[in-house]
Amino acid sequence: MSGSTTKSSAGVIDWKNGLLSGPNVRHKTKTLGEMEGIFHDSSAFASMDPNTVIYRVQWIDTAAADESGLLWGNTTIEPGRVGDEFFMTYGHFHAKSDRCEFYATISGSGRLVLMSREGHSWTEDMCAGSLHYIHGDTAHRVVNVGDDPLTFVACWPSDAGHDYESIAKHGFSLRVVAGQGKSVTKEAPSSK
Ligand code: S6P
Ligand code: ZN
Repeated sequence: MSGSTTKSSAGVIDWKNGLLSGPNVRHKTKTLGEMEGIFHDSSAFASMDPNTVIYRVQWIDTAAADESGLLWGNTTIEPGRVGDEFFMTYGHFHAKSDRCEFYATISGSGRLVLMSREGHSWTEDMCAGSLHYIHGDTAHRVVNVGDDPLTFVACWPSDAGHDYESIAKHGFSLRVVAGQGKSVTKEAPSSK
């Protein structure tokens, strides 16, 4: 922030790529091996290097996991596929079911997959500038359908928590796969 006389209390964001810097920035990298059972083509999964990076996450740890706190983060999903299924985030419900979230796309091309508790799924297109409001009790996953990395930023309540178990157990009822030269969505089997 050269030329600035004010100091940012939370950190600094580079709007070109959403990346954060500052003392409270935390990181998470998700590899293919950590996503066993998530992609539907298990033989394609087994043939790939488990150390392949699928996505990277950064967030600001505000140490305010109370009802009034907020978290801010970014995610970058690499381009690629497991069989015909595009690289994507694991996906989750929030542990506190009424907690909502904003996603905003910085760059790339994707689908935001949303699913109600009753198992009804739908998608929203993600492209630079698209803003997405994720309602409470709605599972969310992002799929990179492009040839470049997909980056989005997110803001959510610090006490939301993550329920990954429901996804590990039941998956999403919709998958985004490569069709004839484009991405298509298709219904997934009822269990995973
Ligand atoms: C947190 C928010 C994102 C995701 C991130 C990775 O509520 O939705 O920061 O954590 O995109 O996805 P996942 O499904 O591995 O948490
Ligand atoms: Zn979330």
